[in-house]
Amino acid sequence: MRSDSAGQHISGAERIVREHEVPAVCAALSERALAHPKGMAENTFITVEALAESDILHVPSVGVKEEAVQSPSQARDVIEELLRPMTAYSQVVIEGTFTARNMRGAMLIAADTGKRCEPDAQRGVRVSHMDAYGATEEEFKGKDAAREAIVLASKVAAHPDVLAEVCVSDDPAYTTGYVCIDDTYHRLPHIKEPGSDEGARAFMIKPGADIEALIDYLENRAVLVDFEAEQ
Ligand code: PML
Ligand code: MG
Repeated sequence: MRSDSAGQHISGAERIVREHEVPAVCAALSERALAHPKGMAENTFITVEALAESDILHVPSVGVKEEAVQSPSQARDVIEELLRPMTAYSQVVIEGTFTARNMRGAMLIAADTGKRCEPDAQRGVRVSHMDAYGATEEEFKGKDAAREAIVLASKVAAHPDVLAEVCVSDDPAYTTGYVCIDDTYHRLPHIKEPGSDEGARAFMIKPGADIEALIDYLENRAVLVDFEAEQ
């Protein structure tokens, strides 16, 4: 599902479910687009695609580490420290993710140049076709945003050409973000001030990566994230 109002992205969500669950899941996703903190979506698009078991790649869940962060500036320091060994352009990634608004997808930033490498810089690359496998409700205690972000980060981290991900939610009410690097999801509370509509995702890309193949994986490859195989 994805939804927008006046051309601005409102929300998106992905599920991989059994056939008999499709009607209820579509209903839940359409309700979600109408009740989003960014405002009621004018347009909601729900696409249902048939998948065979053999189309689905299983990848392990990243491990989750809660960081003791108290403020946005402290969060930036943690991000800077984690990214520094991988790129001279950590500030480009940080500025990009803290100032973008209403992007449908993520920025791809080359680790060796700091330059954007996706074809449509306003839209970004929308990671799609993924869900959790074997996750108990207990593991998430109703925290949908975190659950979905860990699923997305695990799909992204499983690709060898992605070195790191930084995420600041564009939801004004959601102030926890993360950096995912070396298969660890560092959860960063207070990453932004409540009420701010800023926020986006950025993936730091390995030099020499085949960008077209990477975008095809991120957008189209069906992936189930296996929580029983957490790293
Ligand atoms: C989003 O709005 O989609 C990003 C949610 C980030 C979740 C971070 C967390 O709570 O672990
Ligand atoms: Mg969102």
